[in-house]
Amino acid sequence: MTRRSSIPREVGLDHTKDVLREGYQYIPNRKKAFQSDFFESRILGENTVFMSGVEGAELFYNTEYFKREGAAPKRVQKTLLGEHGVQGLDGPAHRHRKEMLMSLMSEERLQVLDQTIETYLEQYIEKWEKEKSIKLYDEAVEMIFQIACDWAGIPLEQHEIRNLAPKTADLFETPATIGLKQFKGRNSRIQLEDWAKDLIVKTREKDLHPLEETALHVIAWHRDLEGKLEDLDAVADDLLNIIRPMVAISIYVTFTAHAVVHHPKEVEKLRMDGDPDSYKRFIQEVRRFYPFFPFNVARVKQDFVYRGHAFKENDQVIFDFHGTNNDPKIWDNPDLFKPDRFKEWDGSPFNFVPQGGGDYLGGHRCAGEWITIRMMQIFLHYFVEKIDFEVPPQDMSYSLVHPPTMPNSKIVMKNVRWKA
Ligand code: HEM
Ligand code: MYR
Repeated sequence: MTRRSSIPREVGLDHTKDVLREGYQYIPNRKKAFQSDFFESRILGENTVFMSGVEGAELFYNTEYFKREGAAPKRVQKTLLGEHGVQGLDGPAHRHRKEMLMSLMSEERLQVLDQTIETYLEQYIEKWEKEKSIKLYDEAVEMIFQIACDWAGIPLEQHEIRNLAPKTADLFETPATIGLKQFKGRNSRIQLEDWAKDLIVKTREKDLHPLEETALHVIAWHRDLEGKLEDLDAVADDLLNIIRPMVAISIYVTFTAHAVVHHPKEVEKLRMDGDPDSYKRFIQEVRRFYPFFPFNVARVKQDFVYRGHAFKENDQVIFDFHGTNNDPKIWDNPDLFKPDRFKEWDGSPFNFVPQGGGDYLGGHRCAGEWITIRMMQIFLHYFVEKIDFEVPPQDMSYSLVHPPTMPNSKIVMKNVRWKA
């Protein structure tokens, strides 16, 4: 007896246009219409199963069923990810590379990073005090690029900061674009990969001497499962897999400032509360509430049946990060900004997924989640406790269409000064 699929199907020839038109809302809109966390549609000329919510996450992160090799669309590989990084690996090769990346995230190294962030923030605040107004996003990109390189053991010349910081931002600003913007993103990747390769070669040839515990040292000297020094293309992509997403935290910095401006009562609580965890809860709520990485793609590893649907080898599947973070079945009143909801959060790896879910080593969950949370917490602390600033009239709204999104004004701050 064959079971009928309980996965509804969107009728029509191809819905790529709807994905582009509805952006972050494409999956949540259909999830609501079909009253189902799973549905099938056709995009980019392929039948695709979309999944969302806890059950969707549990399935998507089951590595028995899905693989990442060749899963990401070419335009995403040629801008955001690169073609040889950890995101496209599976099985033992993935675990081996991921263990190396996670070894960079020890408590000692995170404390060094905290210090580095504070040092640069203080320098930038000194600079902002002398300026009439600043655009927070642009400042954050330039500052965090330097923080990331400093922490990773990468030496920088002044001219490289001006040249490479915006190119790094191109990598995450352009994956979902076409035409000239896509071209710019691809060019920036070519140049940054050359820069990363040069750093690795110089380290291997002992022309550069990064400290042993830094990302540049660890990545340059990493050996593959056969004991050979890793392929240069692969490690260049993984060095950029540290620098680029650290710079992408600039987007979360603007959303953190957005939340500070729009939720003064929650900010007052931070000031009054005296509970260090309240900062973390505020940041968790920023990561839940605001849209960032909309969804991700994988492919079926081998045929299987789930919910009566026959998944065939190489079929495309997409998991919905944003809709899961805003799922009313998981979150009470998801469209309210309520940091206290994290007092009751159960810590599940499948219900709160701003940077992916599941397991770090066994799966593809974001390697930089701890860095992201700590860096955001430090920026929040400075916005709330260390500086005063004004926000002149500006358009702080953000689109729910084009990923990655951020407040339109990029957050203009006027009259930034140290608190008395
Ligand atoms: C993977 C989001 C910051 C390094 C991912 C994934 C997402 C994500 C959605 C894919 C998860 C999956 O498919 O299951 C973000 C966001 C960030 C951020 C929104 C905020 C800016 C960082 C930082 C680092 C980092 C700071 C490193 C310092 C990585 C790496 C992977 C990854 C290496 C690939 C993991 C793998 O394939 O095993 N990130 N990330 N990310 N992230 Fe992040
Ligand atoms: C990072 O740099 O890894 C973290 C932030 C990247 C955000 C990029 C969001 C837009 C990408 C859309 C990709 C769709 C994937 C199939």
